Amino acid sequence: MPMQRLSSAILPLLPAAVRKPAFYRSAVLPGIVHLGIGGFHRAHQAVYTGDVLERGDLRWGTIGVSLRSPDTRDALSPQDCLYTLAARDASSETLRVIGGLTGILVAPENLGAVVHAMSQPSIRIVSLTVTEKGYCHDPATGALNEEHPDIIHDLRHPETPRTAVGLIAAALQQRRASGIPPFTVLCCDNLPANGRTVKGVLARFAGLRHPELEEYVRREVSCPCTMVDRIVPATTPDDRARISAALGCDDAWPVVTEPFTQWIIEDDFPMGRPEWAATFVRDVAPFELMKLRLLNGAHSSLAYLGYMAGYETVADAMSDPALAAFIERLMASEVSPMLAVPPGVDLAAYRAALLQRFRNPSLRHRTWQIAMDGTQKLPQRLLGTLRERLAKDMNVDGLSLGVAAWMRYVTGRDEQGGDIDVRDPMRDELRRRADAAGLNAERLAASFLGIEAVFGSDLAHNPRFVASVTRALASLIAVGARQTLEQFHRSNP
Ligand code: CS2
Repeated sequence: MPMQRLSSAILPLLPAAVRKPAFYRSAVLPGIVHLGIGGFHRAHQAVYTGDVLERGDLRWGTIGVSLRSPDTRDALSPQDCLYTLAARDASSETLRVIGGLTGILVAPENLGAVVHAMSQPSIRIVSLTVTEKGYCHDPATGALNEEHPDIIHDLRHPETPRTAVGLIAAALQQRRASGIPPFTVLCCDNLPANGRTVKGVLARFAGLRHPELEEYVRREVSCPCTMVDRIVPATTPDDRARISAALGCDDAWPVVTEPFTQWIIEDDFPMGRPEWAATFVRDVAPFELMKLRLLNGAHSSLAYLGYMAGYETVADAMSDPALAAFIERLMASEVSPMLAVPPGVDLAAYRAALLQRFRNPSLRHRTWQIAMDGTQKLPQRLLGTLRERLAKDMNVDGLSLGVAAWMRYVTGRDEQGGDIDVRDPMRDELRRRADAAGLNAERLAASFLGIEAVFGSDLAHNPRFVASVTRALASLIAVGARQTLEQFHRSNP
């Protein structure tokens, strides 16, 4: 007999060990519109907001918006927008049903409803997790990419935007026209200075439409910076089956994550905000740099080296002593010395915790998933540290190996000659450059470093960096990732 679907009606019948929303869902009013309701949002901000609802402040329901695909709406609508969050580590899995979503809209199907929702006075925050590429910016500089086809579209057709930036601009304009103060724009993606970057992109977009709108965005719209952290691998069919069996009813799209969670936010919400149990600070920068450069920098390096060495998941890659030692050394010797230590943080303990999180055997976090969109990730994860070390004449061999592994990966062929499914907004250009250069380290490195949107105009002309990345790439091509790592350890004892 097919299992019943998760729903409000079935909540009281779920096993006692499953935590359920302890508030009257029908009394919740939407106060937040969230753009991009993928796994990360559902495992992170939605949990903090769920806690606020449980404490009795029911003004902060969330209307979820998918910018592209109807999949999440199709999975969650039949289950009253409820879903299960599974937090797993080596020895335990705790299940909690999250109930703060009041509805899900799919932008391409119903743009009018999305802009209408965003224009309601009760909506005081528009938050975003649309991934790095969702901001249509130039990753090297953070400025709006005015040649982005979707931005060109949205400037020509401001009433029917495709991008998050276009949507926010349309809603802000509507609020302004009706005399409703603007919502706070809360970026929850791993961009450098994420709030400021979004504000710059939004203001520029507004300026291309109307100077007055730009002025309004710059003057009136608050975009606090945030640091968000929780590892959330894509849900697998096994996860769904295991969680549904534990619930005794079918959840079409649960989210699986680790116990750890962190959220650091600049407290600048002119329209008010929920009492999230986050850390509110004046300056997010040191926290953000620590997280982007240590966690995400290590993650990307693990993803490219790990994938090339044949490891499917981060935990598998970490079980290789040469790779784990490389990551540890990269974080301790190359990244950490360049960081300003955030107040109250012990960097060595932070690094040790990261290694432990990467080793979490219960998360199947695929190296392939993290490898996606490298052109949008490398600048803030690896290249910032690289530039600072180059300026001080410090060794950059570990960081260069990370960058070289990305280059090797985006050639689109693995070490056995098989195809790699490279996902990246610049995939076609990467492929063209790789095909023109062939598997020749010098030509490949020179060609990739010439991509200014990623590497700026400086790195290709830094002889020390060019030599180091070319050497690493030559070795990856000649002997593969595993032997390259072993050689790395021999020359960097
Ligand atoms: C990962 C991040 O996919 C990736 O690029 O590095 O999603 C990472 O898991 C999160 O930032 C952790 O907070």
